[in-house]
Order: sequence, then structure tokens, then C-alpha cells
Amino acid sequence: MKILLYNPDNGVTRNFMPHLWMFLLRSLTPPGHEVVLIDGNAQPMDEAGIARYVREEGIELVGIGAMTRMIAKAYRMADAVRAVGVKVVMGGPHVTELADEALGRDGGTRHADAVALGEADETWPRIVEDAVRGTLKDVYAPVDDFGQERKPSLQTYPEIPWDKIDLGQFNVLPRFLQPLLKRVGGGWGTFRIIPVESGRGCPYGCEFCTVTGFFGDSIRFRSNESVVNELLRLKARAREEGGQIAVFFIDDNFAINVKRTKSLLRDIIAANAQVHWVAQISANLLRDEELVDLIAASGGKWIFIGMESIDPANLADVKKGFNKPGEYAVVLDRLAQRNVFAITSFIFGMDNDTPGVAERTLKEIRTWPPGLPIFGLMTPLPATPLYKRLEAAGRLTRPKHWQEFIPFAMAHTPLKMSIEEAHAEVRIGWASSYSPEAIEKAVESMRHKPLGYRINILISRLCFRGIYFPQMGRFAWLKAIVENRRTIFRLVREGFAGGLLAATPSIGAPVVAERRN
Ligand code: B12
Ligand code: SF4
Repeated sequence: MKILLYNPDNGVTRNFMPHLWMFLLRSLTPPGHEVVLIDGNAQPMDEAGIARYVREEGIELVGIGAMTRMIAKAYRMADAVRAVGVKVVMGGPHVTELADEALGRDGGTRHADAVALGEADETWPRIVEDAVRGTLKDVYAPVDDFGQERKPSLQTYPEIPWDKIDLGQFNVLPRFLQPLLKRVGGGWGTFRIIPVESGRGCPYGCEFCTVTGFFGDSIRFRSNESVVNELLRLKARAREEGGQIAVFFIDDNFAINVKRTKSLLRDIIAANAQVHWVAQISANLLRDEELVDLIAASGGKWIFIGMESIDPANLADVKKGFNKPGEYAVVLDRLAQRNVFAITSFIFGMDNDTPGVAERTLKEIRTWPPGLPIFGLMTPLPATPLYKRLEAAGRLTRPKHWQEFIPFAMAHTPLKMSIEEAHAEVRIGWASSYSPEAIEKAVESMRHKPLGYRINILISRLCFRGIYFPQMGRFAWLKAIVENRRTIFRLVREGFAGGLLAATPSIGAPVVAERRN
């Protein structure tokens, strides 16, 4: 059978990284089937396009995965596929929470022939077999023979053949520069950011987050050996194609078991499997000096920290009281001393927020080492405790906000400010952090560091700017470059004076931006 796995585009930014689920399910597909992958962010496609593709390529089953914000597009694409008589299976966090919506059991249109609930590692092979036999069921749940929920163990993790897969659609570098870049400093013809998971689950249960509900509070890990081998394969690929590879450890809380994370990082170092990497770790776990030493020594460059708010009352409200704003600066300094920097994520529109929250937050941020601050709005994702609380209180203004997704728009009214005021605060956060002056200041504050770090923060800031200020086309990029020409020229001048990339062995992974909310 020929199977297409499809991830819809988010309609706002281009993708910088493949979606792991597609590669994972392909590796878990029983032998004898051909599986093709299309990531809509890298290969844009509309309804007519997918229908044509499915017909022309003889696709017999289409699997679609999507987060809540892309679900409307996912449904439209599913409808187009079903209209040409091909079966559609949907999976991922949104349809897991709202399977009835996908199956048309809520009174709406049916979009999927079958829905895979939760983690589909073990159900996917069954789905494929049923599809071959023509006996697809409506719902596939990850349960054992007694009907008890069963979370896949990651101890027998499939080998994703990153060394052989065609990753042509996932080169972050502009095509016209690739031949030139291939020849500079160790080979930059390709730059890929690859998702790798080392474990699943986070027990913290923050009110707005779907992770604890979806992956459960049982934490599971792959063996160190399987992660290390994956990194070695990725390194080998980068070497062979004269390019660079960075890894995004997509675990929700990469250091949730500090002892195990340290042991993994030690094994990475011992096997010489270091690549530049990014991971999400909550601030409380970064108190451990030895962990931070190992992060730096194993290739860690950027840590995504969900700071959410500098107001302890807000943090307590959303069950994230383990975040202590008083220690944010210490944690960030500890990282920066080892040349590891942070992507600090804030949410505005929380219940204790009042107008001026952006400026109060920015005042704190300005005292921290330079990083990549990002600002979003409190968003009630389906089935989260937050959604249920706001629904019960009658505070949802757009209860099915995903049906008409609007970036950076609230779907409920905050308690101490209006929706419009919350939107304005987010705008202030982005405008102040990514203005040419702010970018110049961030770069200059690293004057005492080797040039590579300053280039890294510049590129990363320019990319992250695009999360809020649309930066899809060449013109938008050109505009950003012109606006920041002073900082760019200064670095270029300095680079030529000192022999550019030869002097930048420490260049980190410039994390290319995505729009988040
Ligand atoms: C990596 C990641 C990203 C990347 C996405 C890019 C990428 N290429 O991966 C980045 C960092 C850009 C990102 C951004 C955002 N993310 Co994000 N992200 C994740 C994260 C941490 C890992 C995703 C992953 O690969 N997981 C591992 C794979 C194996 O799990 P999986 O995708 O769920 O797939 C399994 C099943 O769901 C199922 N499955 C999935 N699809 C399909 C399809 C079929 C056909 C079948 C059969 C099965 C199936 O099978 C898989 C194997 O079991 C998840 C949390 C998490 N742990 O999953 C959040 C998560 C997906 N993100 C989330 C959100 C909300 C966002 C943002 C909106 C911002 C934010 N507030 O966090 C933005 C929006 C992005 C955009 N522009 O569109 C939410 C989504 C909740 C929801 N209901 O939609 C999650 C769950 C985290 C959370 N806090 O709740 N994210
Ligand atoms: S710490 Fe992060 S992943 Fe864990 S529940 Fe909270 S927001 Fe979700």
C-alpha cells in the first residue's frame, strides 16, 4: 500500500524543523508498504493540490497529524482527500482530545475515517493492517488486552534512518547561498535542525499545558545508547554532505529526571556524539551546577525556559508555582557563564496581569544576559484544566477558537485587563525586544565574547523576530537586514579583519523562528 503522511502548514511561518511523528510512524510501518512524507510548511499544498497528488501518486491511505492551531487546515485537507475516495486517519494532540469533532459525531462534518488517540507507536501498525484489509475502525486507542491505557515504552525505540532519509525540504539555509557556504569553515552547505526525543512525559501539570494529559505523568526514557547512536548517525550525515546539524531535544522537560539527564549527557560526551543542541528545561531544574556544566560540555547552546510570568500570583494561578521569578536571573547567569543562552517564554493575559505587564517584564529582562525572549497570550487549548476552568466560569469568548485560528488573539477575557489591552502588551514585548536598537544592544553586550557568539545572537534574533513580525518572503527579510545594517556591517567588518568563520568555532545553532502563541 502507498501511504502519505501529511502535516499541514501553520499558515504563518515556514518550518525550520521536520515533525518527528511522521518519521517515527514511517519507521514503525510494517514492511511491504511505501510511505511518503509531506510537511506543508516545507512543501506548501492546498486542497486541490493534495487531491491531485493523492490521485496521481496512487496513494491509498493518508495519515494527517496536527496541533490545535493547524486543525482547521488539517480538516480541509482531509475533506479533499476523502472526496477523491481515499481513506484518512488523523492523529496528534487535537484529535485525541476532540475525536468526536474529527469523526463528525458532534453534529459537524466528518473529516476522518479513523482517529488514533494518544501515542500511536503501537496502534499505527494495526491501523495500516486494518486499512489493507478494508476494516478500519473509527477509533484506535492505546490500550492493552484488558482495555487499560498503555503508554508505549521507549526502551525499544525504532531506528530513524536520518543518515539515509531525503531531507531536501529541510535545509534552513537559502538555496542561492548553499554552494558558497559549502566551502566555508567546516562546511555550511546545509544546516538542518533535527528533532530527537530522549523521553516523554512531564508530571508537573501546568494548567494551560496539554502535555501531562496527553503523555501522562509516567515518564519514560529511551536508552542512552539509542540516543547516542542517533546523534552519531546525524553527525556522520552532516559530515558527508558538507553541512551542519543541530538537534532539538523535543522532550517537554529534558531534565525532568536530573540523574538520568546527567548520565545521558556524560554518555554523549564519552562517545564524542556532541552536536549543538537546544532543549526545553524548566528553570527549577537548572539550579544544579553539575547539570549545567554537562549541558555546556555536551553541545547544549540554547535552553527554552517557560518562565511564563514574573508575578508569583500568576504562576500560582496556573499551577506553575515551582517557577520562582526571584531566581530567574541567577539561572540565566549560570547558563551564560558557560556560553549557553536561553529562549525565555512569557505569557501575557494571565488573570493577575494588568496593563503595563510588558514593560514590567521587559525591565527584568534587560537585567539578564542576552537571550531570545518570546511573548504569547494565555490560550485555552482543548481538554486542558485551563480550558475547563474558563468554560465553567463562562469566560470563553471563542470556545472553538481553532475553527477560525487567528495568531496572537485571545479566546477568553482576562480578569484585570481587556482582550485588546493584552494584545497590546504582547506587541510591546515583541517590538521592544526585536527593534534594531534592542538587537544591537544584545549583540554589543557580548563584546567580550568571541565573534561567533555575537553572530549567533544576531542571526537568532533576526529569525525569532519573524515569530511575531511576518517575515516569510525575501522582501521582508531584506527589510529586516536593512534595518539592522549597522550591527550586521560591524560584525562583517570584524569578521573579515579576523578571518571570519575560522574565528568562530563556537557558533551555535541559530534557531530559526516559528510563530508561537
Ligand atoms: C517540537 C514541538 C514544537 C515545535 C514544532 C515544530 C516541529 N517541527 O516539531 C515548535 C518548537 C516550533 C513548536 C511550536 C509550537 N507548539 Co509545540 N510542541 C512541540 C513538542 C515539544 C514536541 C512535538 C513532538 O515531536 N512530540 C513527539 C511526537 C512523537 O509526539 P506527537 O507529535 O504527539 O506524535 C505522536 C502522537 O500524537 C501520534 N500522532 C501524531 N500525529 C499523528 C498522525 C497520525 C496519522 C497518527 C496515526 C498518529 C499521530 O503519534 C505520535 C507517536 O506516538 C510538543 C509536546 C510533545 N511532547 O509532543 C509541543 C506541542 C505539540 N506544541 C504545542 C503548542 C501549543 C505549540 C505552539 C502553539 C506554542 C506553544 N505555546 O507551545 C507553537 C506553534 C507552532 C506553529 N508555528 O505552528 C502543544 C500543542 C497542543 C495542541 N493541542 O495543539 C504541545 C502538545 C505542547 C503543549 N504545551 O501543550 N512546538
Ligand atoms: S513544565 Fe512544561 S511540559 Fe511540564 S506541564 Fe508545565 S508547561 Fe507542560
